[in-house]
Amino acid sequence: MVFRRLFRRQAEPDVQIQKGLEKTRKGVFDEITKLFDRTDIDEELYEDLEMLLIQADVGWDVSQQLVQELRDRVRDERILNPTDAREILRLEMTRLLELATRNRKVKIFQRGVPWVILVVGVNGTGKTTSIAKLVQYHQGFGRTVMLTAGDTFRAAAIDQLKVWGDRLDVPVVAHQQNADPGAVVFDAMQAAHNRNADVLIIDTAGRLHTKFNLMAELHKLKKIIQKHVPKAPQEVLLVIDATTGQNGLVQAAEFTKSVDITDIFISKLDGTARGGIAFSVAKELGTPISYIGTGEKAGDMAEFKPDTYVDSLFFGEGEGL
Ligand SMILES: Nc1nc2c(ncn2[C@@H]2O[C@H](COP(=O)(O)OP(=O)(O)OP(=O)(O)O)[C@@H](O)[C@H]2O)c(=O)[nH]1
Ligand SMILES: [Mg+2]
Repeated sequence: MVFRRLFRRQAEPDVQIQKGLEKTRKGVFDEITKLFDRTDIDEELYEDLEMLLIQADVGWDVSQQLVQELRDRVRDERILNPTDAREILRLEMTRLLELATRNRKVKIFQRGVPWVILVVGVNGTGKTTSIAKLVQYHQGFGRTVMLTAGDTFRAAAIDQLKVWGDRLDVPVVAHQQNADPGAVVFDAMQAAHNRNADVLIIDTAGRLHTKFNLMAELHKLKKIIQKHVPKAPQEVLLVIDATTGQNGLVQAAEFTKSVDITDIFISKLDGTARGGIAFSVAKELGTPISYIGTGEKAGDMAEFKPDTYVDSLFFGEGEGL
């Protein structure tokens, strides 16, 4: 069929992305795929599709939007075959995610200038674990990495980062519990210069003593970083826990209002059937999604790729068009 040839080819499979989305695919997207195993495109198809998308945590608004786009294209392009309609859905979903990566800035690493990554997010979302993943990721490019225990709220947080530092063989700048995070960051910036580190990753607390404002703290940290490197932090990375669904999204939105987030890391995708969260993140926050977390180990991450992401929702290993 001529029409079928118009569709783009499938993306290269990515093992980590496939692993991270397995629960979502088996939980909801297999059912979505099955929905299109019928002879006609009817009203029931659209209604069931909308319900399933919401179930996968695509979010109410985005689900409505996707189904409406599908209806419009099916009508305008006179599509009769449900399998072709499914392909349109796949393309529209990819397009939506591509919007969220379009404004991703190219990362240019300069010798002698540390690339500073300030990692923020609600407590428990996976910040520290995601930092370990980023260490391994940057090491993979041959970059030297340093860590900073900017979360001084809990002693365990400092220890956790040190454990990762030992495991991955990277220095960790840390002070005692309850120390001023600003002082830790100040020292870390100095150390990064002295050691010529390519990348400096700063862990921060997801919560503070009630009287203290977390956002004010993050602003303060930024100012201290900028005393050393005016254009840093080059990356302000917000970690969003996929398992918390739409609630997590609301909390994340609070961060985006107060801090200039440059990148998003969606963690714990492996632990949920709500992989649809990426679509609400893309639509609601408008900040580029850069990475996904797919487990508790340092290697359990992937760069976010819209086409591979969507294809992994529709197809398992070895499946495809
Ligand atoms: N399955 C899975 N678990 C994860 C992932 N990322 C983090 N975790 C787990 O989530 C829990 C919380 O992770 P942390 O990295 O400690 O989260 P945090 O945001 O630093 O937490 P606080 O320091 O308390 O604010 C830990 O048990 C991690 O092992 C992931 O991608 N997949
Ligand atoms: Mg932590």
